[in-house]
Amino acid sequence: MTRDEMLTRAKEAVQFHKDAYYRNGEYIKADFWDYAEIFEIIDDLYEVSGDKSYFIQMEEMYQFVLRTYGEDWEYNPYNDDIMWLVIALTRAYLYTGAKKYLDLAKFNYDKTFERAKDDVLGGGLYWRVENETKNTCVNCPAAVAADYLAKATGDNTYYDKLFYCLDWEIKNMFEPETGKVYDAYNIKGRKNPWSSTYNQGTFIGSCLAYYLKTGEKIYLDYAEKAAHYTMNVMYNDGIMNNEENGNDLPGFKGILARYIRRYAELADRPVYLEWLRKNADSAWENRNSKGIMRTELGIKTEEKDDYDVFTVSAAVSVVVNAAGGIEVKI
Ligand code: 7K2
Repeated sequence: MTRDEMLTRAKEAVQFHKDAYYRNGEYIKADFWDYAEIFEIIDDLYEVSGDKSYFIQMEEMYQFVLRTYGEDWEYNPYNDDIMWLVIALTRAYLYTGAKKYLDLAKFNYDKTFERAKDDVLGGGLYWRVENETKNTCVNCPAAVAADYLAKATGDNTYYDKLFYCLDWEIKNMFEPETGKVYDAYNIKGRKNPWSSTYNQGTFIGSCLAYYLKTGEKIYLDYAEKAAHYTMNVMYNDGIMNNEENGNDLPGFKGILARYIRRYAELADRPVYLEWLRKNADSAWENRNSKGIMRTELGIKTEEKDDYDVFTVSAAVSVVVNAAGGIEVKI
């Protein structure tokens, strides 16, 4: 398949998902986090295609966010949710130059970072406002968000925040020998060593960002370890055919896909893009007549209309990111 064909397929996948789930200016039954991740797929599609017509969809997403979630997201107890939406908006600013996206993102990042951080467990950020656990799913997205904010604002103190989160993550949640990324660390001292695609992905993205900023090779080595663990240990170089249960889990591999693409391209490790393409081919072959793809990328998608919007966004991201390339380099 040529890159042009992959881009066509990527655009079709996004459109099929929109046709099935977008009604009257909103995605059906999508919550705060779902929006952030669907927004990021549009960011990805622009990044790989350079097609400015997707700016319209970014604006639609922004309008929904403002209308529905307002300017101050403090009421949302999930610090991670806020970080995910900050990433989506800051990326959209970097592509479009629409300052209102950056203003909204920066305001909420700064507040959330302050409320989530303290010295318990050696630093890092809490997942939720109860301050009980520090999780990869907030620390790595906050690191990635800080990198984008540094680029967007020119304020280098965001690189300190990137380092603050990543350093804590590496010291507490990462196995350098294997590349496995843990899920959570409870203030009572218990670690949850479970690894998942999204955490592997944002860890890779955080290390890559820090490496690209500083040139410190060890961070590239960490990213490689984590990518290797994901592809070879978690999936034996095969099709991602799991994460089907639970509220959020089915959407996770969509997050992995964007960081795998960026890592493969920016660290010149095409083997990972090939793996992503194999997964995208499988998902696409298994789409149903409406072009919807389930999250188990190796299983035929049924002809039913009630798949969850976030669940079926994962394969859309895989197909989009598998097109590869970084037409718009940020
Ligand atoms: O416990 C956290 C996290 O560490 C773990 O990886 C996943 C596993 O569950 C939660 S994160 C899920 C939240 C993400 N933000 C939006 C919330 O609605 C959602 O519960 O599933």
